[in-house]
Amino acid sequence: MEWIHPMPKIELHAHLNGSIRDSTLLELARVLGEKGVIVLSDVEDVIQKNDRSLAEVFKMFDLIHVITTDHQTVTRITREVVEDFALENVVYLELRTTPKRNDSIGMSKRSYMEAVIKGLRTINEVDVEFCTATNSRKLHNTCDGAGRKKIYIRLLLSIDRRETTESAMETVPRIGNVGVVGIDLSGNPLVGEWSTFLPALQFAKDNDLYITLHCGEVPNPKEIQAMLDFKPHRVGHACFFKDQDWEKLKSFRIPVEICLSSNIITKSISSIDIHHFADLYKAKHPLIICTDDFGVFSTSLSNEYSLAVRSFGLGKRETFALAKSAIEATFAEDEVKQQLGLIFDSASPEYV
Ligand code: 6MZ
Repeated sequence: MEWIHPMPKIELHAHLNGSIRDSTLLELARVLGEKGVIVLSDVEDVIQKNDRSLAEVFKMFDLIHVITTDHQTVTRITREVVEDFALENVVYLELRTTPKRNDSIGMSKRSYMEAVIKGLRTINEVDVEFCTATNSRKLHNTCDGAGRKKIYIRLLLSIDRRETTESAMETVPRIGNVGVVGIDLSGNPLVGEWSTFLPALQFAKDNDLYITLHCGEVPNPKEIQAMLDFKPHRVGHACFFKDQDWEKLKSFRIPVEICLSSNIITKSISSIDIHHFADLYKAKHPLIICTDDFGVFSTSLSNEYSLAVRSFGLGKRETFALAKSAIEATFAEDEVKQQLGLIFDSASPEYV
């Protein structure tokens, strides 16, 4: 399946701190280990990630955050994550991250986001097109030089389910924030109540931001129904949906971000052959193959496509059509959607 790597791809569900290179995590951990801030073997253990329950994954994130939450590191990992996606021919990336406040190092949610944006500005391995939803300001776009990869980037700000209503509100940007197109609700699904986050999500929606929700990552029938009634623009995971949830999701045509490796490794789905990808695909419901946390789950978007091809018997042409269909589910401006269409069209002769 060597044709998957060069195929243009769109990534819509990737968490910044879940997508760190192992080598970077280890390097940073060694420094903190020497200072006695962390125990290096804990990080080495994190990197030997084979089987992890969902609860263990969230413990891992707490450890990763201790290692990465300073401005300089946030800038570095943003740059590396984008470069890694671009190098495997991801042409459009919606990168999500939780703005963090840490008074002890002078970090506010705003300064965290500035560090992310600085990361985008410092990318030089690949060409980056990054702009606001309203004014298409380009940070840099040296564009289409021979052999250079080009990637469009938009940002989603995540609300962590541990947050209060007030803190969630602080995450929602006021109009005109650079490159932010939407809001995500994520974090440990066993923590927090939907009603806590609703005011911030409604405020975001009222201000023309797109919304994507981690929905049904654990069994929680009331919350799943309430989330669907909110009519988010996309949902992620949808592992524990019942018949009435599928009916509602389908009647609202809400696209689903599918994260195969993540669902299998965390045992949210017990085996790939019963994954809901198959039903949704057969029903021609909009779905997008995504990585979730390529660092934590040792995967890549190409690997996720290969897994889908192997598990569900997709052909080359169908896989390409699936990858292209993600354009419609992006939160990008129409002009960008058109450009993405052209990128896929020019690659299509290879995939017929
Ligand atoms: C729910 C997840 C997640 O925001 O610090 N996150 N939330 N389910 C998942 N499935 C496994 N994977 C990642 O990236 C890490 C944060 O993303 C969310 C968690 O809140 C995690 O702390 P950022 O860049």
